[in-house]
Amino acid sequence: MTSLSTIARRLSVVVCSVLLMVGTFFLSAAPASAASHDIAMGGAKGLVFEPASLTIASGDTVNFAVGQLPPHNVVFESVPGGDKDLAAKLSHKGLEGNGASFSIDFAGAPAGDYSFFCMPHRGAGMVGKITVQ
Ligand SMILES: [Cu+2]
Repeated sequence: MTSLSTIARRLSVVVCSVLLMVGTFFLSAAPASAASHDIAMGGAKGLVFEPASLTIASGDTVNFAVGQLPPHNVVFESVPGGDKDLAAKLSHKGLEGNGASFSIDFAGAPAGDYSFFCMPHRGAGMVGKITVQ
């Protein structure tokens, strides 16, 4: 016959295991502070990004949605430290039409200014800047 103390010992092992699993889950969960922001590509004023400048935190996401006068894209030309690989990684060079949207993830992005433009409409002044704090 199993004694009460054996049952208590087995129960404590189970409780500890559950606590460990729950604790691991919370440690691995993404930080709750990551925010998402919206930029329209082509707004009420025509060939512009709205807003044309935006301040975010590292780890935030920026959602770009096609607005007026497509097609549009987002090409980063100047990023902190002149990191060409980072600029290429963040860029969305594919031209997007009506109803399209995409997100750019600034996870691990160093602080500083990120300037970008829309390739077809750069000459019309369709440029923007994201500042990572
Ligand atoms: Cu454009």
